Amino acid sequence: MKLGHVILLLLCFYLSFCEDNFRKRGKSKAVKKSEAHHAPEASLSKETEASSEVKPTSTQDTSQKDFVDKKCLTEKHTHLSCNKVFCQPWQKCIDGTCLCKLPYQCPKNGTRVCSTNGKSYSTYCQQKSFECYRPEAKFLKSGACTGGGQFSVSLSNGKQDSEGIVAVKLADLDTKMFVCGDSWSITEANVACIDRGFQLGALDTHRRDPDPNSAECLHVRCRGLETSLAECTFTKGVHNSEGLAGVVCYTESAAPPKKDSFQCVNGKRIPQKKACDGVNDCVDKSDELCCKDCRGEGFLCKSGVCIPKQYKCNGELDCITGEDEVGCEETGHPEIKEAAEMLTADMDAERKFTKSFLPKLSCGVKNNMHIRRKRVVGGKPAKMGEFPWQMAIKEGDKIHCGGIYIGGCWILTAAHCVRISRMHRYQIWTSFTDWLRPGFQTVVHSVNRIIIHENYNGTTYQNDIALIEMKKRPNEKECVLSKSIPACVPWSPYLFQPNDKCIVSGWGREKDNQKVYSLRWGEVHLINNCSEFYPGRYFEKEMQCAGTDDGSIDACKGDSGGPLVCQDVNNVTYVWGVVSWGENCGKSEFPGVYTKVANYFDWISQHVGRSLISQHNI
Ligand code: 4AZ
Repeated sequence: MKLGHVILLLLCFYLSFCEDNFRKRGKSKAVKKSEAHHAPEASLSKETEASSEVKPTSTQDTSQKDFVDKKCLTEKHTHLSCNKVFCQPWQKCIDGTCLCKLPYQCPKNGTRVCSTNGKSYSTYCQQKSFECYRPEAKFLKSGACTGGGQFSVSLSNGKQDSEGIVAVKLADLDTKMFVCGDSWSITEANVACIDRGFQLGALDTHRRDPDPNSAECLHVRCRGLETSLAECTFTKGVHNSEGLAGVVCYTESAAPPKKDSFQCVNGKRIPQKKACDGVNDCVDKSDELCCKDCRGEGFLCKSGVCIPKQYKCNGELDCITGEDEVGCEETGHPEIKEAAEMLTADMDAERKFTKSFLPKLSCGVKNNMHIRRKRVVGGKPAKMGEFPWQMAIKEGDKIHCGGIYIGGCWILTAAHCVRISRMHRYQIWTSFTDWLRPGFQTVVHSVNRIIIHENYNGTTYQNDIALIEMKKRPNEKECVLSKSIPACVPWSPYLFQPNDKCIVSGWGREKDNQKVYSLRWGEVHLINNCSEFYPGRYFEKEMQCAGTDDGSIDACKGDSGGPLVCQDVNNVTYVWGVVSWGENCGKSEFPGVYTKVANYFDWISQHVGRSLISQHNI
């Protein structure tokens, strides 16, 4: 990692809220539920609160099932871990971490906003990108700066500075107003505390009986990763059935005891029962990123992330694996817009609007949907167009290896398939299945450049990955592969999981070493704990095993360098593996071993350019 990246990372981390991913609706419900255990409070007392909140939690939870994946916790994921979550539109994902974009990298569309530094920015994204570098320049209000009032949050009636009833002064209003308790949850409380300078957010929320003299209050709704309450949406409160919003901000002295509490990556401790409930209690989201299952109000993404149930089918992708937006009814989202009078702009809507202008990549989607005929070792013959990313590397008159088209002029293959000294002998054959009878669509390219992974080890087969750049034809600016479609390059090792079904394809040998002249494919599943099969030879981070229980379907000699592809919930195809090695072919005790492509996303993007393979937030 470059020094600049490290500095930016530290800067973002210090801020610990460059991002936002939480909308508050799910939140208020979840919190209400937990608060139902409490007796209504007339005054704010840190001591009583800490005891009523923490004790039942710890005793209750030790007997309960384990929601948290402990091994994953050691990876210390936060809201900036783009292997687990999407980055904000003002961030980009580099080496698994969301880093600040430069303001000019933001989409141009959007409305003007004013920052606390007195400057106006042409879009919210630009302001947030600027803030990402200069945390003191926070969002003030929507629209140009008018030299008007400031925004402030104050806490009153508390025993100390870190607690009290919440009052806000909006930039466009002259008076301070209380916040209503009925829209108040830990999500908003965290943001309010951050605004007051408590970087770890809130310990807890409180409601206080309405003061008879001040029945008016403001409703506020945050998503959870705002850096100021000014970014949340304020509406005029009409009903104030739940009292006023109060908060106890997190301080080390008020924290729950170490024992039986969940330790967030940022150092905050939260009650164990609040981990994996879909609610970002930690502020850095680390309580929701390593989950085996989610508690009541949470929805589990395949990547082990809990999101609020309300995010399912809300029209925005929250799970990196996409399953929160599948099987949703086409028309309308279950988002009930309240008729309440808006006092500030909806910056969450503006954030979503910005997202819709981010560049989108086209990969992994076949344009002609062939119906796969029912019916590699044990595989089935492929039909034309079924594997539009499959390439053949020919040396002399033999198909020597497979390859995978990933866009532009670039082919991914195995390092052990290619030698730079033989570059001029290779030919890349595209859009064909039967090499005895190549079709009229078949395009043959020669090789311009070969890049072999610098840490490829021909003895252990570690880093068995290489890139081939095809030569452009004279007078052509780009490689023309009319019938080929790139497979998507996976950017996170959490996109697919053990037991997911994937497809291997190639012109490799059949059982009994029979020669194969037409492309064949077979379905295999991803296998974990592969060290059991290959003790001392399997490197989990870099390799992926796949096979079938009886070993009947497998890659074999000649399939090397070819694709192991997996489809996500939206039927988008990713190249999850490159055929690399294995003991024999088609033996259940020796599954096929593939180079785990997700581990090489950054290596690939360094060579082919980020924009060619980045699907989200370039
Ligand atoms: C090979 O020799 C080879 N069964 C490729 C894959 C496997 C075995 C051998 C996996 O290229």
